[in-house]
Amino acid sequence: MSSKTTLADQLKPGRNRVDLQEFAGGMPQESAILPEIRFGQTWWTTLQILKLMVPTGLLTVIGFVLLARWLRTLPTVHDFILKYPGTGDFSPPVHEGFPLWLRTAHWLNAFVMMFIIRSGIQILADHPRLYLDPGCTPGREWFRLRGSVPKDREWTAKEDSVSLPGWLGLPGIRHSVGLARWWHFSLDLVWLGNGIVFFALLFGTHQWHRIVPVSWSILPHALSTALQYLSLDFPSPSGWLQYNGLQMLAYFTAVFIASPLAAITGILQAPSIAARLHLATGWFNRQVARSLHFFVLLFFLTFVAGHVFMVFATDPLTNLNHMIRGMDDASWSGALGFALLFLGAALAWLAASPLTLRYPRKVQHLGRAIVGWAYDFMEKMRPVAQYSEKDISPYFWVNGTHPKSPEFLCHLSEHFKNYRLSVSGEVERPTEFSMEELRALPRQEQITQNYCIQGWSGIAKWGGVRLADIMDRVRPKTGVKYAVFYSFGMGAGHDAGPYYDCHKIEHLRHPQTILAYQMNGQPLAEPHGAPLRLRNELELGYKQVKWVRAIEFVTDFRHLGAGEGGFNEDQEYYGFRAPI
Ligand SMILES: Nc1nc2c(c(=O)[nH]1)N[C@H]1C(S)=C(S)[C@@H](COP(=O)(O)O)O[C@H]1N2
Ligand SMILES: [Mo]
Repeated sequence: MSSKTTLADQLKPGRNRVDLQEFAGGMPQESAILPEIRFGQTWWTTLQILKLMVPTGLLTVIGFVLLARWLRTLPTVHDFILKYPGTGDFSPPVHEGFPLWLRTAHWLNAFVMMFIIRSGIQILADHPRLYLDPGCTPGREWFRLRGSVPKDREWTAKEDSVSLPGWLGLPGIRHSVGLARWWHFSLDLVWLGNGIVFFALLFGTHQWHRIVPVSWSILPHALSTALQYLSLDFPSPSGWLQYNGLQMLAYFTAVFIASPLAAITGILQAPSIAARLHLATGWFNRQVARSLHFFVLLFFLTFVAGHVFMVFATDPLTNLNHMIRGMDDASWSGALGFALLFLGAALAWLAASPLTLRYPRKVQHLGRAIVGWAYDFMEKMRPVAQYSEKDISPYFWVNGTHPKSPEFLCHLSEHFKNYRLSVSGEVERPTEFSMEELRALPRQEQITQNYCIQGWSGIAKWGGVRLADIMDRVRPKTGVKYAVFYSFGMGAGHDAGPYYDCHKIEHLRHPQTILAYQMNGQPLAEPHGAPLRLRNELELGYKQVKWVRAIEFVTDFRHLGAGEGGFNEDQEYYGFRAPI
């Protein structure tokens, strides 16, 4: 039996159901702590912040209420409110009511956002820290959901992940970023599609006048509305024809500022886009985009809380009839309809995590069917990013299970003198390269950003040999589509089989795809993948196989492992493509 068949045979089929004892190497569940925020060198816990915020917040609100009530006794303020009652000439009234399309878009939006938010928080829990520096240096994060990174031992990014309660995170368990991403990205597309239809119909009809002011007089009207609410003498409900100034500003912000910002800060985190836009350096780097993405989440949570509170605090039956039935009356039918919608949403909410853990493969395949075309599109952007020496990260997270086989340890102790990289499969000239032979090929250096699927990034200078040069020597046959990179390291898990990943042959011809044997000007260290590690700058970190043992060219990868194209794809339900 040749060594290549042996390697393929060692791959394990994945499970079609998440087994907590086995999943992600069977790491025990470790729950996220309540958020902590850093001010200077001190960490503030949620509890401390709440202890400070709740009394001061309450006092402030009471203060404002008293102030507003007093202000309203003043003749000038009285006249001001008469002049600017809350509704007025900042937008024409809409006489068409709330059409079905608008109501449908509203509820569909609310429904998908529940899951987008939950899977988004799950993605955050996979690397539970937020930074402003592109290198993600531990200790420099401003927000975290777990304690400090231990300094006395190697601490992998996977170990850093935390679990969430299953009703909150989607699907809740530790290091389930692969599954969370399918939810997040497929529903993002539904949300975007819904948003586009909504925008088109909004501006194709008079409905845009509901949420887009046409005059600055909205500002005094909004101030007046705020005063009226604060004085607890509410403005009269006007929503059927025209929202008041404060409402309109809130809805305008949610629809035209926060939503585009959510989409933009999300997409800026993709390697294919971030590299194009050079986002590994400067104050607006990818980690700042990730932090801003989190602020948009905070905005939406606050908005939803305020919006729902006001629906019920002002004129609930009428408000619900507007948005459920499209009628302007105070009957109970809208409330009944809402109760049914709420029940359905609550059931879906509760079922989402258990079903995801029961049918992870289905989630993976369905997600791929929904977002695959977008991945294809993003990969075609083929960015080439080069950073400078000053951008190199002082700290670089590590991931993965070190190889422990006697064969590897022997190579390591001999400094890979007798190591041979086997390149085989569907090639005209199968070849075994010694490190010396590889070093004799043209060396390419590149300073690039590694994007881990978990959320951290790091910039390093990689030196190595272009895959294009290796391919020129082994000459893949026509029709060969992929290269399989086998590692000396095992994937996470008990008896999980070797780590491996497949790459498209077009990607291997990209000028920046190399097998690196140097990192930051030094020989590549063992934790980062000695003797060779892949760099394919179009894709996320998990595709950058470390401790490369062999490369095999194939026409298809469905016969390998679970047939998903790589270890994480097989075992942790990642996507074969990872341009985002
Ligand atoms: N053999 C092997 N290669 C691997 C992994 C692994 O678990 N095993 N982890 C990947 C992941 S998830 C990332 S983000 C990068 C991290 O590279 P680094 O440890 O050098 O930072 O390596 C990738 N290569
Ligand atoms: Mo990763």
